[in-house]
Amino acid sequence: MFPVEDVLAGNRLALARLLTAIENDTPAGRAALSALFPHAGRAHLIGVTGAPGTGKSSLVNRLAYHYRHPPDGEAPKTVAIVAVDPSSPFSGGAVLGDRVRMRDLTGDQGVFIRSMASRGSLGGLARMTAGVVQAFDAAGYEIVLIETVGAGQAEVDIARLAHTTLVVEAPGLGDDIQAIKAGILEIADILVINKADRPGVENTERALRNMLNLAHPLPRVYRHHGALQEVLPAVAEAPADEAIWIPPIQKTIATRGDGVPELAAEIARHRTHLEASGDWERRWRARLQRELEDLLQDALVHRWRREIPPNYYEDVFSQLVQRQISPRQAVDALLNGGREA
Ligand SMILES: Nc1nc2c(ncn2[C@@H]2O[C@H](COP(=O)(O)OP(=O)(O)OP(=O)(O)O)[C@@H](O)[C@H]2O)c(=O)[nH]1
Ligand SMILES: [Mg+2]
Repeated sequence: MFPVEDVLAGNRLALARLLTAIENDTPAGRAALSALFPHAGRAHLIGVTGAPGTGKSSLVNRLAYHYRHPPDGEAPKTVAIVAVDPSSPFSGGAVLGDRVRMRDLTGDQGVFIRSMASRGSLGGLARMTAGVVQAFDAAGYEIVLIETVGAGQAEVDIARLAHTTLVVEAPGLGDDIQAIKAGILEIADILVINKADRPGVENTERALRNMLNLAHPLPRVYRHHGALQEVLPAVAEAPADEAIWIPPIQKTIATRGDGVPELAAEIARHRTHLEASGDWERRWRARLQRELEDLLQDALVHRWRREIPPNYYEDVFSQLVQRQISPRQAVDALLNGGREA
């Protein structure tokens, strides 16, 4: 059994070993995650996603520094950083670069940085990331920053882990907004235009605002019997005021730290909104339900595989290929496990 008590007590070496066990999906790692589960659920999980090179790592670094050295009157928060790099099978160049950018944080016992690379399927990476995040949460880290390159479904899945998702844009990546291309704009709780020192910021901002107006139309106003009336959503689906969140746009210059305190304030405002609207609870419920259903599916398929006779699947499949049976009949036969009906 893994020394879960040591992890809970804040032992960094024990935590590092646990993270490796989780990444390797060992039985001990799985058991430890179960033992840690009751202790998780308190951290604010913040996803940071966006096209390559927009400045996500620089921003994560600055945000972490901000949480460790808050303005007067605020208590510092402990921070875990999970840098997910699905493109590199090993901890490659990008991650090495991240380490250099994170040097302001090294030696700080209140910060833990973990880089993760894909060892196989992206789906596996998403699950691994969820485990690692849960371990940080249980170990008492108050803020968990999860950096992913926003380029596809796997990254979106990883971003779904988060309570608050930042989508990072930068001017000068071409006229198109990268997030729109990648389809990740819809998961944004906060839009960040980083590299605000670069030319083209106004264009990027205008494009994002247009997108936002399409996605979150304000109540339309039209003339009815000569009077101006608001067209409101149907009562049944009308959200309470605090349930409406329109993603703000925050400009930053990560290399200098400009806009970072304002960004941290927007993140805090989003958390307050989540709690007030009930979304905080809805999101973790949805997350747990997804996890439960994924695991259940895996377990059922696994159990079923063990119970059917050897070669039975292949036999049924070849009958299907020869059109002796239909796909539905094949499923019936397979679930029947080779026993006579
Ligand atoms: N001019 C300018 N450069 C920046 C800014 N933020 C980051 N950079 C630079 O942009 C480059 C990429 O920054 P990263 O933080 O590595 O970007 P990233 O999004 O993490 O990159 P990947 O993880 O490789 O996708 C680095 O050379 C940074 O120094 C900024 O606000 N202004
Ligand atoms: Mg990076």
